[in-house]
Amino acid sequence: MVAYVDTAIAAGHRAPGLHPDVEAMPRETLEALQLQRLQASLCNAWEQVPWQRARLRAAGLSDPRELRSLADLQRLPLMVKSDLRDHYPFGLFARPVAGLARLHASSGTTGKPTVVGYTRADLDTWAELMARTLHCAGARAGDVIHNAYGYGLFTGGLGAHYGAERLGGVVVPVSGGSTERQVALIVDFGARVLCATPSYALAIAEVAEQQGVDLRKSALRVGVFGAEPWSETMRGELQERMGLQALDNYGLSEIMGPGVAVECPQQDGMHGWEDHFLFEVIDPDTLLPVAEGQVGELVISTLTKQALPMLRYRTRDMTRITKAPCACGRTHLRMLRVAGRSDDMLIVRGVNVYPSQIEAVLVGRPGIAPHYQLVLERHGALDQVRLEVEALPAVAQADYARLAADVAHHIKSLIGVSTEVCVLAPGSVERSQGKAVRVRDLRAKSVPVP
Ligand code: DLL
Repeated sequence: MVAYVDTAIAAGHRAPGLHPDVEAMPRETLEALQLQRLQASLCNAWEQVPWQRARLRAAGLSDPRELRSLADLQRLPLMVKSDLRDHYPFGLFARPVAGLARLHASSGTTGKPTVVGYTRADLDTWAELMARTLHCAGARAGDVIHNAYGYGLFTGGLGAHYGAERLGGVVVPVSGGSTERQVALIVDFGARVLCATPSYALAIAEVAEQQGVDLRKSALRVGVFGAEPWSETMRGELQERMGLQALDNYGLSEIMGPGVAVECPQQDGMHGWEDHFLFEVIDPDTLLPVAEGQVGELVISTLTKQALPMLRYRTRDMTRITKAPCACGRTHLRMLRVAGRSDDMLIVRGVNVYPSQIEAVLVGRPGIAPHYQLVLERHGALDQVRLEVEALPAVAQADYARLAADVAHHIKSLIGVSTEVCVLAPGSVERSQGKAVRVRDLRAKSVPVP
């Protein structure tokens, strides 16, 4: 069975999305394949990356072949983002730079960017997985696929692009920005699939409405939205305003880019592609695995990546996973919507809050538009959170104060935190062109109260 999977791909059936057998493999077969690939990935790291060998030795491993079961994974130390930064730019690569085919990087708010590299074979795997991802979400060969993920060092644009081509789609490589033009292209070219961050998809929906274009009457049917946290209520909003099925997809550059996990039309968790990645969920404090179904930090190991093997990488993303069968027939595990990175979590007077939880309260609230930002300020020793939201155009300014009180009341009762809510005029909150900036942290600039 394991051999069958590899031969199926090697036989030239290019889009694994067209190979339901890979996605519906019995779990025992999948786990046997994972072990075999993990052993190879560990050997690659051990033999090609001196830093990996040193830290694996320090953790008590004297030979990579000592890993004999998936449970042995617990013996390997965890990796974190700063490991990549500390070895900037190429220190953790398992291949000489001249042997690579592409570099990507994530900007990072502090210090040096995180640089990731791909061999030709890595790019091939990525295109296969992204084709499978798009297919799983409902895209098909021959579909016009409007790709509004940013092109460039960010993995979203090119990742979706090559996957869409591999699937046999007709790619429109628009990237982010020039939103009026994007609306015209979606309508004129008859796009059936839209790839974008959910916040940018919302910006497209808004501009279409301002132009009097009803996207529900367009050919759009599938939205493949990801790269940032978003809420179930935002899903409803996007589906309603664009007339499509909105599906969540997850990925990160350190592991590959988009194409790590995606929802099927059941919309009941994202299938993580376990033939290429090994998923664990740990307690971020004790670093021990949590029971299946419990929330914790997602940790991913790459099983097939050549240029940059990552072993037990701490994503900082909080989620939970289930291996229960999905109604779609796929056997690959499902991870729940990612509420946010543990680093984005705000602690408001002792209560943990993710911006996406606030979003869930805001979207669809009468009189309120789904655009928002959280502003953090320090007043003396206390951190204060101000929520800036927009009123819908039809709302009279005289009603802003009442709306603010209504939003504050619902946030208090649903999330348990008190926030200062400012309702602003339509258009006041900056629109996203890619990943939305949900939190403005002004704490360093705040004046201390004497
Ligand atoms: O955002 C890759 C990507 C592109 C995924 C397009 C999906 C679509 P990075 O820029 O390295 O890579 O950012 C990765 O973004 O650790 C999460 O915190 C967040 N993220 C990505 N997808 C989701 C999602 C790309 N569906 C970081 N839900 C990750 C919530 C997400 N957060």
